[in-house]
Amino acid sequence: MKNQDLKKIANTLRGLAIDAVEAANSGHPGMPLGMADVAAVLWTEFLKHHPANPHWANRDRFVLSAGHGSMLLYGLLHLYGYDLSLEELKRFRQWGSRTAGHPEYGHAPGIETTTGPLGQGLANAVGMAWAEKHLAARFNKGPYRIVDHYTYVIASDGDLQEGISHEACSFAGHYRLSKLIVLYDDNGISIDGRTELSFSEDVLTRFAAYGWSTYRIDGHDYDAIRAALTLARTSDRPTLVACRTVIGYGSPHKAGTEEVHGAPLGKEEARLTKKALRLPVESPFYISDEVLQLTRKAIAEGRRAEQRWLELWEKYRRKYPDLSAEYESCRALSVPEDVLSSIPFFTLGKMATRIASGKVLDAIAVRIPALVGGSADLTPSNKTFAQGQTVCTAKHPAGRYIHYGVREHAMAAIMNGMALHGGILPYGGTFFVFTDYMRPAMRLAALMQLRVIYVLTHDSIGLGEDGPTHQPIEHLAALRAMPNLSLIRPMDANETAVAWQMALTRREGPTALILTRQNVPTYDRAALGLAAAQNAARGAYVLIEDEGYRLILIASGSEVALTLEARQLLNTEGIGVRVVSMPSMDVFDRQDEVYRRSVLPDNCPLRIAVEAGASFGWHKYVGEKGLVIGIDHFGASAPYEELYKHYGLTAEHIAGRAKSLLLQAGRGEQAAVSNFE
Ligand SMILES: Cc1ncc(C[n+]2csc(CCOP(=O)(O)OP(=O)(O)O)c2C)c(N)n1
Repeated sequence: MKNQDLKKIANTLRGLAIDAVEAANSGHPGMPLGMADVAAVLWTEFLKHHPANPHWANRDRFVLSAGHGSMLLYGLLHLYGYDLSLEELKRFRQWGSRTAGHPEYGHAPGIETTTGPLGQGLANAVGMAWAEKHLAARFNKGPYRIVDHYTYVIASDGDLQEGISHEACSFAGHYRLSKLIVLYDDNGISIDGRTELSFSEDVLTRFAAYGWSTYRIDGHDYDAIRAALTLARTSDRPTLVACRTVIGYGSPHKAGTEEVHGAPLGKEEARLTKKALRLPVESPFYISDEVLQLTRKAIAEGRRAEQRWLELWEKYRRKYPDLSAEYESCRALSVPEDVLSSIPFFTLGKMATRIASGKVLDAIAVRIPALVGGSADLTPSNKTFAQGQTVCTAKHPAGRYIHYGVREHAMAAIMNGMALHGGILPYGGTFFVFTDYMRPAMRLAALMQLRVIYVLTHDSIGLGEDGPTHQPIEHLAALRAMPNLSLIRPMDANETAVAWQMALTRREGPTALILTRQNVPTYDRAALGLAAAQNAARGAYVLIEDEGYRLILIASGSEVALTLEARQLLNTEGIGVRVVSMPSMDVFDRQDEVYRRSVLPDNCPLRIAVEAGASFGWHKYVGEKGLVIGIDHFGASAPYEELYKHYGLTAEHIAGRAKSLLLQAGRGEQAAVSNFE
């Protein structure tokens, strides 16, 4: 396209950003004004996409990592023919609009991921590029390149300052994700002022050291942008193009300053800026017919591109029926019924739930085509590497097991990118305590309701000698507080098997499996009169109860065994008990009221919850008359049996507390009766 036409498109994007931010009296005009030229070239001349079918699997992915510049994305989506009306742009940042403050996945077609927390989008893009390379290696055959697209990113200084960018981009270099192209908005400005206040590394050298190709261009020079993108697409490495731009480009008084980063230009400055950009000053949200004609060509081009792909796909399907079926299974993220039903059943003995998890994976992982595993350098501990899996490397990208390196944060964000890309159902492991390192990405998985599975082992003080740095305390409570995240802490091997079934079939968001390092008993449930582990699928269930029980003991994970022992002690004194296993509070909370009341009936208010973690969150199940035996302080380095003793997590202590509770309640009842008399 002629450069002068590109300029018209870029200035139209600028006008839309100015007006939307002005109308909302809130938003970030600086970045869209600065990066409009780069975006116009990319979207007009390079991006392979299909605005009328934004879900076409082989489209290029475009990620606006600097999500604060959301108006750039909304402007692009509208101009190039996505289903995002001008009315929506006029309602930027308003209640119920599809144009949220920061781009939100699912709000409008064409938003590939939710961005805003800097660095996340970039790391998601790494996951998308990995997914493309992996699926291409598995499914492409000679000329039949059914998976073949680029992943483009616009990233800002803030994106590259965030730690996650180091992890993710180092990963991308190592795995040679050559179809990842990052356009870095190198404008030298962030919120506090000039980036030299805090940012002085040589970014190009940094990325070169990761194994990337790097270029520096003037981000307002169309020929340079075009040349850099052309080169980037042929590189055998990921590419960073540092685009020197002027933030707030066009604004006579604010361009090049932090003032334009995140505030409306103001009426007068908006007028002057439009004048400088040769946009009609009196027509807000102006789009000329000429510009619309140029950009909307994308619709027909997209249709043709998909048509070509469909023809290729048809031939491929006839030639490679098995492979194409496997590819379709990946795209559908299907978990075959026969695989689910072949999840092993465990018999007697002691086994850590992480070991059980490993055995489940051994039995099923490679039989679920979309499933891809990994760990942040804790593979032997997390038991995440399954029988039959091969390791992914730069040269063998078809491998379905990823060594992420010690990069928890990037791992979680990369898994988000894989899930967003489609065709991959990712699981990844680390120590539970290190969810602290990946929480921001887990939160986005929850916000976007992505199908991602976390295998989090070493789930409590039960890990023992590694000490308080490695012993989760508040982590259960913290993750349980996260909307849309399902957390399951199974009590034994068989509940672990059920937990995997739940995780693999959940469509509403991510699942965290919380697993022990230490052994726990596997019960002969039938012989002992314990309810079947399959009940765990309801979040909580009555494991066993005595007739006329007066007390409910509730626990999750490894502490269920303690409550069973405590019950026996109480039984010897003639006290009847109901034991409830509660592997998942959120799943239980979603059950109907009748079921919930059947597990925790109102007429039994004496309840004790036991968990080797913070007590926070348990009170709603035990009520005012109940109590929680938890750990509301940090742990210590010692053999775990000793820690359990010191912290009151023993059957004897639980039984003792239960007796006092009953006694107290008895006295209370007596007192009430005598008062009445
Ligand atoms: C993780 C995170 N921390 C802080 C912020 C708040 N924030 C938004 S933009 C920004 C920095 C802006 O600088 P830059 O990335 O260079 O963007 P530009 O000013 O060029 O648009 C910050 C700190 C954020 N969005 N995400």
